[in-house]
Amino acid sequence: MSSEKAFYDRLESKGVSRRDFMKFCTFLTATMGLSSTFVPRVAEVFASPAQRPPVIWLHFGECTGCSEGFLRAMYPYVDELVLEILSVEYHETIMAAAGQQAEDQLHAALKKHAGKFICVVEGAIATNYNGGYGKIAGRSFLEIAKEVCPQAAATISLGSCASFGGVPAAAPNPGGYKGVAAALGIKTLNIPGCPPNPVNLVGTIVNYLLLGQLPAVDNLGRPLFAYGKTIHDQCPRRAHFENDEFVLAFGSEEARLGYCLYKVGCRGPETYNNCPVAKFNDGTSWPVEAGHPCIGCSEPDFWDKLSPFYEEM
Ligand code: FSX
Ligand code: SF4
Ligand code: F3S
Repeated sequence: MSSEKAFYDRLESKGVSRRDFMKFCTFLTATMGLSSTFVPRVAEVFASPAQRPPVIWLHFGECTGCSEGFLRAMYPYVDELVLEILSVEYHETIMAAAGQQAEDQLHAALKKHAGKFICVVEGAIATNYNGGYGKIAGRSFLEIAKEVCPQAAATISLGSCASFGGVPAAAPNPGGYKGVAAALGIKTLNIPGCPPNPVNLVGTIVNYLLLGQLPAVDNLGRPLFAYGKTIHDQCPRRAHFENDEFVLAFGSEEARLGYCLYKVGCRGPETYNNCPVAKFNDGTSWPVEAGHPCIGCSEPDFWDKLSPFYEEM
């Protein structure tokens, strides 16, 4: 109880009221597809964590937008909340160590937590030329991933690059970039999107801590709570689609009226993600709400298969 009080005091000192925090927990519980009776238990995961699973967070071929999205864009305190319920042992973007010290930390964490840590991977892995297209500290991404991922209790591929290859794997792909599962021949839980919505990672982790297992996934390894429906089926512009009310040019009267973006290239009908309900930046907006067609950033090979963008398919 006292640690719970200390938790709320800490939140308070950051300007976050208990009410704001409960609002976030309600939103997260709904996003996870759980009934509202779970809200107090979700709050408890943060307020009095029973365990702090070790996490090794790897970066390969990517833009780091996944970490940036996670650490900056969301409820300002959620990054800290998550870092409190996890024990992040290695994360190149946020760790103080560099060079040999960082390498030592990775190996110490591996030794200490083998079989027990969660591995989060951002970025795709180069597989041609013995992995020669991407290296850290003289070792290829492929070599590092082959060493680390099989020792993890579970591997979470965060972002479209780690999930399916993403932009690094776009044609002509001379480095032979692939997603983690394809590069290593292992199963991963995939949270695609370029960038992915941080709330879907938080939901996955909280599911793991609350229910002792990773959430149910579809045949592409994506959590059903987040990727069970298409953008199109959750889109507030859907009535315009049904009524044949389309934007034909950006900046037009139809665009101003918020008509459907299908004819300027919206890939909402073929894209599975929860952007219309989870939104980005603390629930502020998402691509279609901002007047931009969905480009299908969370689908496999979206850069090649769903382009040219801005054209009807
Ligand atoms: Fe890929 Fe993530 Fe796109 Fe970027 O790290 S999913 S390029 S937003 O950042 O991997
Ligand atoms: Fe579907 Fe896109 Fe139109 Fe929304 S804007 S209704 S997702 S086609
Ligand atoms: Fe990506 Fe489409 Fe959502 S482009 S961010 S999946 S609306």
